[in-house]
Amino acid sequence: MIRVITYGTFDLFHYGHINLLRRAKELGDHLTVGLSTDHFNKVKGKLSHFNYEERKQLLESIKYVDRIIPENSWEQKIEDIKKYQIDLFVMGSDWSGKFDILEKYCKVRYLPRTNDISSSLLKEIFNKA
Ligand code: C2G
Repeated sequence: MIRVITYGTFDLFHYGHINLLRRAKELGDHLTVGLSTDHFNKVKGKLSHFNYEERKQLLESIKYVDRIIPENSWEQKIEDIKKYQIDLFVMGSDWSGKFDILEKYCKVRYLPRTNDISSSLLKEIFNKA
């Protein structure tokens, strides 16, 4: 059983997120998603349109996602990797190199980001509509 983990805000859910989650799951058998809490979004300087519960509800309907845990801090990843016996940590390529420190605990893979779609682009479209 290959256990995979990834983290994110997943606000205004879109096909870039789906591509990431699908490929992450394809690299293993079980996918845990560390979903950024509203508090942690503030820490990240991100204001999400949907709150944690709404974003969690959406992720729960995604067939690639097996478990959702709250992401409250930058520092929790090592603890999560140990707690959930994670074999592979996956993030989109916009994070390339940022989490190489985790290679001491599990494999680390950065997958190509999906071009031309982002939560902020969707916000812009919403605001213009
Ligand atoms: N992503 C992607 N393609 C896009 C948009 C996002 O592959 N067009 C990926 C990101 O690279 C990330 C995941 O989808 O791996 C979630 O993206 P965000 O919700 O923007 O997450 P982020 O704010 O980058 O938070 O500790 C890690 C952070 O919580 C990551």
